[in-house]
Amino acid sequence: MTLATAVRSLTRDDLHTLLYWMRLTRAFDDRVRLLYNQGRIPGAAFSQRGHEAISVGSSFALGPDDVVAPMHRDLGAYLLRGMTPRRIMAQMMGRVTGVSRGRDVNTHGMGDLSLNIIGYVSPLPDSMPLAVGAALAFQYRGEARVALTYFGDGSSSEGGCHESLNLAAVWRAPVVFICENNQYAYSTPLSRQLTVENIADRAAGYGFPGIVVDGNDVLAVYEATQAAMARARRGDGPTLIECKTMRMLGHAYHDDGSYVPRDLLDEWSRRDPLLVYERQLRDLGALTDDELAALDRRIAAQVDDAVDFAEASPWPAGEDCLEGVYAL
Ligand SMILES: Cc1ncc(C[n+]2csc(CCOP(=O)(O)OP(=O)(O)O)c2C)c(N)n1
Ligand SMILES: [Mg+2]
Repeated sequence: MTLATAVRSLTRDDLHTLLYWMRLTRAFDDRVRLLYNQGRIPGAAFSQRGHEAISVGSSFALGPDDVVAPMHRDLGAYLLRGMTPRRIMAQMMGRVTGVSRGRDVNTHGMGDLSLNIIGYVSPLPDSMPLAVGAALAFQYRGEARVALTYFGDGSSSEGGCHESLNLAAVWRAPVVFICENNQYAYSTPLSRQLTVENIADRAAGYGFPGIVVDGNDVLAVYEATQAAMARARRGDGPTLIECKTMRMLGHAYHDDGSYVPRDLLDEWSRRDPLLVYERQLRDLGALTDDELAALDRRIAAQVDDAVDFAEASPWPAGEDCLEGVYAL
């Protein structure tokens, strides 16, 4: 992809919309980290830093009726698809106004079918078979809808990943698989679990295209996803897009990630997805200092508002905790 190709299909408004979602994702995540360190987040919180271009660039390619099955580093997809900062912050803080009404305190299970967001499934990579199932339902009903889902490099070694890729291929399911290759699965580096260079190469074994993109380039991610969505909608079946990136902080905020070599992080920090995109926009003459400052002010106010809303919301009542629980 060249910058020019993606830019041709996007208006200036589109470019700024992408910028907004990426910077909101970063600001929201930075605030969650701060709140976690202050003891104001009762559960775990997964770092999103380094993943913003993937979750935002890919979900920006979705049509209104398409579904997304995010994983734990896809805050950008949740936000972009309409889950409000208030609701997500209340979820992180375990309040009744959160997505699970205080039954869980992080992204586990976080979804809303009215927004076409399938809840994140904790055992990895079980959002994949769900997305394939949704895609098969669309195909069966003759609906021109597509399912988009995500999995990590570590998750790519699990059986459910291979079963999902194979079944999607055999049934030509309208599904797009995004692999977020961030070099680590908790403390396990890639070299400990892969002998191939690209996870995308595995798609050939199932008989469909596998593409490698720079996961820190939001326009590259968007363009690849858009092409894969169009292919799925035409009835030509799945695509695997491997987005190469780096998990810039620990696995979650309880983990200092000190096992990750410092020079690797330094190298990737020069390719931070927000910096890359800001540079691209400035090179295009599509961003001024004033615009960026105004955008960041608006985002900071939104994040402040989300925290105020969450902290003003009540904790769930103990007697409600079994409501909607069907098996114990
Ligand atoms: C089946 C299963 N085993 C273990 C876990 C605990 N776990 C949560 S995230 C994670 C690391 C996953 O690594 P990867 O797929 O590379 O995604 P990343 O966290 O790096 O984005 C692990 C081991 C889990 N959720 N499910
Ligand atoms: Mg990983």
